[in-house]
Amino acid sequence: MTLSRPNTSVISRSGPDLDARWSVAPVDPSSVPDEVDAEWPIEAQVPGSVHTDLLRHGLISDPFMDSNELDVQWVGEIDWCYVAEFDVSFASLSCERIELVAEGLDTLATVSLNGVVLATTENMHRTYRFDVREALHPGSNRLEIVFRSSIVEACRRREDLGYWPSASFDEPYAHIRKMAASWGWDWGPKLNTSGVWRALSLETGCAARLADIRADVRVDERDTGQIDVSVDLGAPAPDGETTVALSLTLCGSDIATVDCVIAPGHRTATVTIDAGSVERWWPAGLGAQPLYDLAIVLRNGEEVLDATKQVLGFRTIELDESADDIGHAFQFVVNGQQIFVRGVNWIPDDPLLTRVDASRYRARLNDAAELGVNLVRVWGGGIYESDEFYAACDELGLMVWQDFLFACAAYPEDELLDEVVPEASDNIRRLRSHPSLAMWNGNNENTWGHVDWGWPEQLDGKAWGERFYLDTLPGLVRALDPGRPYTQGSPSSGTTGSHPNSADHGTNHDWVVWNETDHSDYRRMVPRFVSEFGWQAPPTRQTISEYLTDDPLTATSPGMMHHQKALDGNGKLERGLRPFFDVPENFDAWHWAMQLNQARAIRTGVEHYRSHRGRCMGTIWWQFNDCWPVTSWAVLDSGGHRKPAWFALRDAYAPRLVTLQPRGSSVALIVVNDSPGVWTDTVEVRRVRFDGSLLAQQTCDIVVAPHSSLTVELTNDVAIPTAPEREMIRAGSGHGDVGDWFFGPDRDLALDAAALDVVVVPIDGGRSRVEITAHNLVRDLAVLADRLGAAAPVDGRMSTLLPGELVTFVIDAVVTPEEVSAALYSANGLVRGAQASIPT
Ligand code: BMA
Repeated sequence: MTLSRPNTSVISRSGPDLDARWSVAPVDPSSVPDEVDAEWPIEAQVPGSVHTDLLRHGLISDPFMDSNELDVQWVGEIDWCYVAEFDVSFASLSCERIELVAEGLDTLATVSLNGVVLATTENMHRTYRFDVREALHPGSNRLEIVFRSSIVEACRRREDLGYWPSASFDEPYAHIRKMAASWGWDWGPKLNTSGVWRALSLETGCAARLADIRADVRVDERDTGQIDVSVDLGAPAPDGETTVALSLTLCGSDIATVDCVIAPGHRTATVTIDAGSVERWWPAGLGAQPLYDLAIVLRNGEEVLDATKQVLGFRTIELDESADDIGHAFQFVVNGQQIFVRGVNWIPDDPLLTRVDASRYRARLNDAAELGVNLVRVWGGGIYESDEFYAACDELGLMVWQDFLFACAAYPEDELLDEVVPEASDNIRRLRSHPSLAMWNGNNENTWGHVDWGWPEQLDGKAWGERFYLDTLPGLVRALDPGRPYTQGSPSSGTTGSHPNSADHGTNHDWVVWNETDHSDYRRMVPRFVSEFGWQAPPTRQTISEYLTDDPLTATSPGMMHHQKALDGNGKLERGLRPFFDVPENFDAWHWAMQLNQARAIRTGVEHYRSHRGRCMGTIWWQFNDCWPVTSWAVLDSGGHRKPAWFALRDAYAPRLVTLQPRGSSVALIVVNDSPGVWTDTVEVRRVRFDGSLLAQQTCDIVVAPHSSLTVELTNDVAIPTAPEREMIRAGSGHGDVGDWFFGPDRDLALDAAALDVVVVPIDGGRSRVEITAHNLVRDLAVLADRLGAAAPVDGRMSTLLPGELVTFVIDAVVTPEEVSAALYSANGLVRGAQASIPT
């Protein structure tokens, strides 16, 4: 974060600060398909990508529409040349240091200035600094960056160097340090970009600058804070008095100021700032997120040489992986408090990365915070996200679990080491100041893949990346970010000698449920920490209608199939539905059934794991967001629309949870308190008939300490049904928290067509309050905003209503009862062809 760099001209951040005129053209125009009618070069935007430039000029069609993805594959298969023309004044050329700083080149780039080759690069995740003192001219300059095709080069390397197995469509992405998901994923399109994807600037000034700053924050039991700051000037301090001035503020109020002199010829300084009594930073839901600004100014005499700012928080964080009676724990301890992680997995929000700006990050992360999430895992097949992502997490109290970028593949270790070290160093340095950063993780599923996916036979003795995860990366974290937890992989057992995906040791990915069984199977085991588990559903109808023109639109129509990337995805959706419902033939009912089943999967999985709080200390749902319109595991679709699963996750992640769970041959009430206060309440547990009549009742007075759970055995009266197909258990707290238990899958229940009264009351601001009263048992009733036509945000929480019960929704639109009833869906409607209906 730059306060002011008086000597920096940004060639391209969001606009042409240096008045650079950018253009792009194919290196070989004859490699472009004939139907592309362009006059090369075309004007280009930097940061950007060839895809976004071609889209802006109307030269390719939107790859998100229908099967257009296939038509634009040529873009990633050819080489491109970006050119910038810009003027430089004579005065700036007299500077001691003139550097071209590239924060992101995607990916195989040859950079030339005025015909002089500055460098060839091959890592989109690194920052490069090129000395351009010799190559820069006064007046007009020409910067040329040629990007070779990563697709072609990755294939060539696989051909030349040998085969390293890859679990994602067997694509050779492991050969190139570029976002793995650019080669497509089981939720994403193959859009292999080229371009200058992050800021490019020209820095002129003194050789000494604030090249590297490390601020290690400490806070003791009495909440006294200290910050050890080390500064490296990257070059010897010049003659005269060179000072580093540090000032710490909280919300604009001064906390501490320290000046430190660096003698001429020296380049480093270490200073401790006493911050006195400080306010601690807490994860969301457990306290506030006070953020302290540390301003750092480098001066020589009166002249400001460089200045920057870091945003810091006072908190401690540890990862407890100790051995215990079961195996090995995996739990985060923040400020001395053991935390149950309620997390989500994050993927790149757009395959065309430069379209994700600060406001989009903010909107997405606000949405995660609204879910009650306290941790976001940045998955290793994506990117180290932009600064704005982590800044938003700092502010929202979202802990970040950051993967290093290795996913689902064996990696050519020796060939990549020279790239991996600077890449990891750059990003550790860039991100380590963030209080939200909770952990670094070596890889996604590679440790597991090597054990279970037949890699050793295919590798034939070749190194596959283990040294990165066990040596290189933890070594860099220890050196550059000491104190920050590190784990070698997700999943990993945290110990040698145990299976990496063991339920008893460390982290676990439960993909058996999605790939082979149904969501009730989450209950077969209790992992210590589930860092991936997920179930798919199609995106909202709004998103489908925006991007698919299938006519007729069916579960298997061409567009729907193209936007389903998972291996046998629809087959798995249907296999997982059948234990509960028949698979509907009608598309609208199919769509609802699949969305409902995803919501149920979340509820079943999360409530099961949380009910075993203590043994299990965290869940990270796969996945939070989508990068394009697709049937996927996301709870939020690419349009930012919430699927029913989003609401189920919010309910399941409520800090205070009332749930009914099978225990032995019976059912137990479990209340989970992940809030910082004691929970004192009365929970009424009733066994009722679907007609509403009470069969048995148990009153449970509960006192649940913060960060704990309580199990209450139910009496046989309440727990054992006489007619399982027409009875349920309802547990309700005095605060309105509800847990339901049914004695069989929906298909075996006596669910009739929903009988509902709908009353619509117009309220201020063009909104409507909708009151729905049930006349019979209605399971999982939802108002689906995407069936209401025009964007009409609605609280889409699913409610199960007993006869006579009422639920109220507020809809951000003026609607009629008929429109609302057409948007009402329930599980009843999926059983034996029953349809939700309003009684006449
Ligand atoms: C996990 C992830 C991704 C994948 C997801 C769904 O293993 O790490 O690789 O998208 O499964 O298959």
